[in-house]
Amino acid sequence: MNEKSVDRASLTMLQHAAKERLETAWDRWEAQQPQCGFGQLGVCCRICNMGPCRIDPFGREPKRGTCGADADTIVARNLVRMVAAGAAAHSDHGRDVAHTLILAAEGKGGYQIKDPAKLRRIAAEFGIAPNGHTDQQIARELGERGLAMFGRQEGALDYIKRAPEARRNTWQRLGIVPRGIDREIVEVMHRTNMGVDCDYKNILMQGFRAALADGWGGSMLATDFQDILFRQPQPIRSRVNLGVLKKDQVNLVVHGHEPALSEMIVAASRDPEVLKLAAEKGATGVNVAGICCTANEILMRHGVPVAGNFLQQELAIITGAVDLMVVDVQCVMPALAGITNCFHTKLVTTSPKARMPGVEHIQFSEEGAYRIAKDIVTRAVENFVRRDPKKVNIPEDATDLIAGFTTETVYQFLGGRYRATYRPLNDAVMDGRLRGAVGVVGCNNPNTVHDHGHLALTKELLRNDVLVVTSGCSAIADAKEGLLQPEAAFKYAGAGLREICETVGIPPVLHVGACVDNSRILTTLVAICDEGGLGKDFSQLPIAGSAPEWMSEKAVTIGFYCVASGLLTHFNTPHPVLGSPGVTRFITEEVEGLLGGKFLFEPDPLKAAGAILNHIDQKRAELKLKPPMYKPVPVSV
Ligand code: SF4
Ligand code: MSK
Repeated sequence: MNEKSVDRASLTMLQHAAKERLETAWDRWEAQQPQCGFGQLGVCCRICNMGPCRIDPFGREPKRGTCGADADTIVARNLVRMVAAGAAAHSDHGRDVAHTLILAAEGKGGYQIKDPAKLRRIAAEFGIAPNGHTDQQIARELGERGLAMFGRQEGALDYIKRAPEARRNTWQRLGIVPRGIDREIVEVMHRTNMGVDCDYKNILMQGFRAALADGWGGSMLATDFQDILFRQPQPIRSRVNLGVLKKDQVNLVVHGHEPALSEMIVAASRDPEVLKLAAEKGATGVNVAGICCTANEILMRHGVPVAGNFLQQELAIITGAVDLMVVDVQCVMPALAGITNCFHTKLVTTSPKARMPGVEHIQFSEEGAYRIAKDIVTRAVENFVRRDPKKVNIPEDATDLIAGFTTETVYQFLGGRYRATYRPLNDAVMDGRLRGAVGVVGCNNPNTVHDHGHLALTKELLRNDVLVVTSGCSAIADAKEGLLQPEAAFKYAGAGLREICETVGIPPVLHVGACVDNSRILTTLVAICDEGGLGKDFSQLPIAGSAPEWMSEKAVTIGFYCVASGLLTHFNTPHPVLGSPGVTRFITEEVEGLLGGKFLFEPDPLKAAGAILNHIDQKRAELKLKPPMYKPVPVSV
């Protein structure tokens, strides 16, 4: 059992599930073994009806599909289709947020512009003159400009001008400046259609372009517009893990990605009518908790507790204490329909894009947001009385955390109230107190020990004086381990990082939000480059990215835009590319000469940390920075 997770609460629930013969993702993954080798290597093609075709991975016949496509073409096509799917998911989320901003400007749906200062700052970046215009007028124009980024046909996405000049020049030279978000995704699908692009390097470059359209387009837009609507996060305290579910309260779990619904659920859970009904039903309150990225969204803006990360979605139901789980889009397992049937838990889908057979659907629309959210919360309250106390088994584990760091709040933390600046951070890197910084992000996957990759890699980086920023399910893993507390610096950080955390009062791992908020990492890097002293391009900085337990196509897209932005980017298990030595060599070696970044595939988190540290040291040497000030503390993870 221990090899399934390092999280005690999850292990408790897995034992309970085994006893009760309840199936989880781990069981289904085991039932899939051995998984299809052709699929793992990426050499299966079913793009046209002359196939499906598959290429022999050992160089024997068949070496080509019916049309003549070889392993390089097939692997590259499959890979960039993953990138397109991931970019589509993030960016469609961004599109909905732009739509919501327009509704807020029109006074519809109960949404407000909660951060007018950010509205005006972003509007100015888009060249929208503020003179004499109301927030509503500016929001409307900004929302429309945001939507126009999706259908743009020529030129560069508005956000591209945020990138350092050297980076923009690289993209320009390589012909991968993203034009419109939808356009780049469509072009991936066109080029990978039967009989179009068969030059694997050319195909992969379009993959980088589509990923840039996500990182520097759809995701960045989602982050900025959400901050405008729901306000920019500030560091906030909360708690995490299955122990946040409450025996005596109505437990409503929100799961998915988009905050438009969950924001309203939080508001509705505090509605006096709802609370009165809860009291009538014998509950002491309404407890909203989150899973996956929607959890991160309402955590960092409202301090709403987090029940768990991706692999804990079924485990939350198995506690028997969830009265209603409401889902929107992305990372929602179809298995939830079955597991909720074993309990009193009501499952509700809300997005027209994501329905489940046999599951109640309450269609969410931004126009009727509060009314719909209140309806859902009321159903949760009404379902409380159906909870079977004999089936309730809530683990005690719950850990304190601080979440909600942004590019802007890090400025304030480092420079103080009166002189917001990244100077202290850059100085700390330059004088060797801080060795570098790494973004550790992404999912869980039953193909590796749940949370182990995130924690082992992160702790090894911390003890080597590397500041870690985190998002998505990785952030939730870190939070459960206590790494999002300032005190974690004493336990895990090397002497240099510890000094900084102590002085500034921050945890050694900074939670920056949901998966779309990886764009905050990009804008933070822009600020670091602008501050000066550490090079003029991301590829010169002593930094890296990692997704140590990746699962989703969205993670591949994030990896692609990190590499295209000049970062060494680690994934534990390889992308499905090993069937093509050409593609593998290109994305793990040759692309560095073009983009300055490359992929590193390494399943062992400690070895991965070693490779990342070597990369950081190499960058430090190239910048002629002082050697690291301290030797790592002699404790291992
Ligand atoms: Fe086979 Fe070529 Fe059709 Fe792919 S596109 S299924 S390799 S014939
Ligand atoms: S939720 S994409 S499992 S991080 Fe963003 Fe977690 Fe990965 Fe989904």
